[in-house]
Amino acid sequence: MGRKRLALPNNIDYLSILDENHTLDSALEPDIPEEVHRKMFRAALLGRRFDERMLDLQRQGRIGTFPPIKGQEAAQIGSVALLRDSDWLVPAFRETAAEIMRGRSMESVLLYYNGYNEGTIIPATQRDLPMAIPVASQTLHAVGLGLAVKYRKTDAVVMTFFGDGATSEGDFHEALNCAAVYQCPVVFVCQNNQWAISVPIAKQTHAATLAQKALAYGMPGIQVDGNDILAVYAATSEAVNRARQGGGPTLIECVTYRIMMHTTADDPKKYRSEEEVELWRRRDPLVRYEKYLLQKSIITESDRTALEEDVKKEIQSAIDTAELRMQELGDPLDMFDHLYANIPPRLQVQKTALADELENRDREDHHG
Ligand SMILES: Cc1ncc(C[n+]2csc(CCOP(=O)(O)OP(=O)(O)O)c2C)c(N)n1
Ligand SMILES: [Mg+2]
Repeated sequence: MGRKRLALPNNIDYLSILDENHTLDSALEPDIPEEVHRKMFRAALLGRRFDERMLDLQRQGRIGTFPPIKGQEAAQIGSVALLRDSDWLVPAFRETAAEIMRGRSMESVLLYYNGYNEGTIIPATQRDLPMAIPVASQTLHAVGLGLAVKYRKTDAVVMTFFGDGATSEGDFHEALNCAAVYQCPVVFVCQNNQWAISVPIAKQTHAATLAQKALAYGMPGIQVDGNDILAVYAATSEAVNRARQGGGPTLIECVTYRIMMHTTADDPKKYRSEEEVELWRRRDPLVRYEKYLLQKSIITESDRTALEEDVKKEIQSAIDTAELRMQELGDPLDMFDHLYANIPPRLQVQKTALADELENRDREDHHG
């Protein structure tokens, strides 16, 4: 009887190893093979440059709407780098760098953002799910995979990504609960980029962290500097090892920032200040990582220059291949097929409107 403080298990740690002033906590520095560092740096650089190039293509009318990832490379690469081919990746829609590191081709990404069904096809050998646009829905798919892994008694791990906005969806809470109850091998990676379109994190939750939501479900949670690839790697490594050894799920909150617009269809100047963006530009995860690698002589200045060239060529070649393929495929009108046996009138209206628009564009192109 009476009232006493319960001694609940788990607290929430915040992990930062290489901070924005380039100060390194060497006691916490993860032991990452040089080979893995070089792979991660290439993937982060490729992710950044491809993102920038896609924005140009979108502005030129050569691809449709897409969600840029700039500023979130460390959160994606530092986590996905821990997965084996036999593990599962369950992305949302802002994980282009992670998906490419897992083996998705840039051609596939370009076809997807031009409306071609072919851009959604995942090779049968690839243990990745397609992008999920309905916010937080993929977290449940990840738990389903986690249950399947347990049932089959393999040591695969499932990693799912979602944003800060997703934590307000019922799906997220059901997923965390179910994963904890059944001790599924799922690593939940939240990319807290501070914004859900125009809704800031302060209007998303009244809690001090998103990581602490793990406690209510009985699983470990940790908040990390999401622009610090070493911290992301270290936290994910713990979570992946725990999941692989039967220790159940973990929630990792990567505190990061969306430097660009939500998608190419909105103007962030309407809802946030330039000063805020500038503050986060100075915390650029790529600059921080590059300086660390140069200081440790894991890469040299000339490696860096060669890599830029190499990545640029790879991106250009992917664009050329994708544009050729799109010509072969013709207009992407079959995006309207295969869902209904008889296309509903409102979709037919959209299909006709798109067909007209594409035809007009082609005519204008021919006239110069
Ligand atoms: C269920 C659902 N509701 C609304 C939307 C429209 N929508 C697309 S992205 C988004 C915000 C997502 O924010 P967050 O989870 O923080 O991810 P971020 O876009 O920042 O990566 C919303 C509301 C949607 N796609 N799905
Ligand atoms: Mg967000």
